[in-house]
Amino acid sequence: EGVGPQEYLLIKMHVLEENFETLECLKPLKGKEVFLAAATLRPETMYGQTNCWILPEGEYGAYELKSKEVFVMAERAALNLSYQEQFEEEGKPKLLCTMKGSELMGCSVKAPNAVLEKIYVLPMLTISMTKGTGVVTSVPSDSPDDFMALSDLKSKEALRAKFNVKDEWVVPFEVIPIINIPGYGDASAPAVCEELKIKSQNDRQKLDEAKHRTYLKGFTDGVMIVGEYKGKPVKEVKPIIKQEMVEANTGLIYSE
Ligand code: A2H
Repeated sequence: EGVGPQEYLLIKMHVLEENFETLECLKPLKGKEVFLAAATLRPETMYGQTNCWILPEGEYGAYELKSKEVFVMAERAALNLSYQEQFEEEGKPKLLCTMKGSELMGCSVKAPNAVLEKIYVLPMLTISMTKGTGVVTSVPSDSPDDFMALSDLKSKEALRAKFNVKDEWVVPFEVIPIINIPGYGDASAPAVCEELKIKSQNDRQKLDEAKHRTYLKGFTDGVMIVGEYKGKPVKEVKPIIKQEMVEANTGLIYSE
């Protein structure tokens, strides 16, 4: 992270119809097109999404864009988007309702480009509400933070119980290999987490080191092993996939 603006792709994770009956906080939004808007720096990894992360203690809002689509995200991100021509009024994003992250647990979504048809919202305790949207998509094959947060939920029944996480939202979901990095194999995040003996999502120092190792190498040496660009280098296809998602309206560029 440097000075100057950071450009993310906001991934539109489509909230499935069933949630408008089952989740109290989404009832006011029934009939609308609702998305959890997740900020990512790795659009080429979206094939490997296994879940969506939300901060249980976080405050989120549902905002109606000028396109009439509704994005669930932190207020700060909505305000930023209002200065990026996404809302009717600059500086005044249209808020429909608010919710706590904990109310969204188990929400099912269809995520763009994902190999899996349906994935669920799960708790991540290290999300910052002052970066991106406060919504993070999870790609445990290539993100050490995502891998450890998913491993924590899989191995700790008490953690699942604390956040009302049902086994079926977690247990069936395994790492999906999507990128080969010479030296790290087909799933770099689990390999590096093991190499550094990382114990949990709270092992900040080691996770920063793991992120550093995988992030740079994924870009410079990574080769896609799934999808339309199978066999091609990450550095070549990353901008193409990003552009394609913008054109397909499954993602949108966001700066802060
Ligand atoms: B990345 P930077 Cl596969 N709190 O997307 C915590 N983490 C957040 C966040 C928030 N509010 N908003 C975004 N992020 C995550 C994919 C990915 C990411 C992979 C590998 C590495 C990676 C799937 N998760 O990021 O602080 C998002 O996770 C490593 C840098 O702006 C986003 O990209 O540098 C990244 O952190 C943005 O982090």
